[in-house]
Amino acid sequence: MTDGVERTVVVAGAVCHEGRLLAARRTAPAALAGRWELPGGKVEPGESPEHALTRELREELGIETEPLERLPGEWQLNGRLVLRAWEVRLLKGEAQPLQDHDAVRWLTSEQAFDVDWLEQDIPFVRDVVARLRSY
Ligand code: DCM
Repeated sequence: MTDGVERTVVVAGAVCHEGRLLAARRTAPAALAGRWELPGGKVEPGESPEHALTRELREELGIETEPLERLPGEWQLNGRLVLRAWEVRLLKGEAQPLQDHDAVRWLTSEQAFDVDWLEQDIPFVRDVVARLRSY
């Protein structure tokens, strides 16, 4: 970092299972409530992004997952937050909206754009949908 600004990474998981992609509907803040996202959250100080993603998906959806590879690109959410995404494999559990979401959907590649995604997630969704059939 050259400008002295402390940046926080927000990690998002494109969880893929049996040819479907997991989408979660946000409950907050008001401006984002009702929009669909690749679930995730902020990396804590000293935590790796992969660990943060595994933790967030367990806390928010009750699933055990394994991050695979990072998807290309990133999105500057604001001066402090940058969004990065990973392709993620489901290991165990049934995704339920335990916190921060009120619905989840497993989308086939045909359904992938049926939900109102946060704009910044769309490039990651597009990328991972192209690989969905290999799960
Ligand atoms: N965010 C996003 N796309 C995601 C996950 C999060 O754009 N897939 C944004 C929404 C918030 C910020 O990151 O502005 C922090 O997310 P959260 O509120 O889930 O910690």
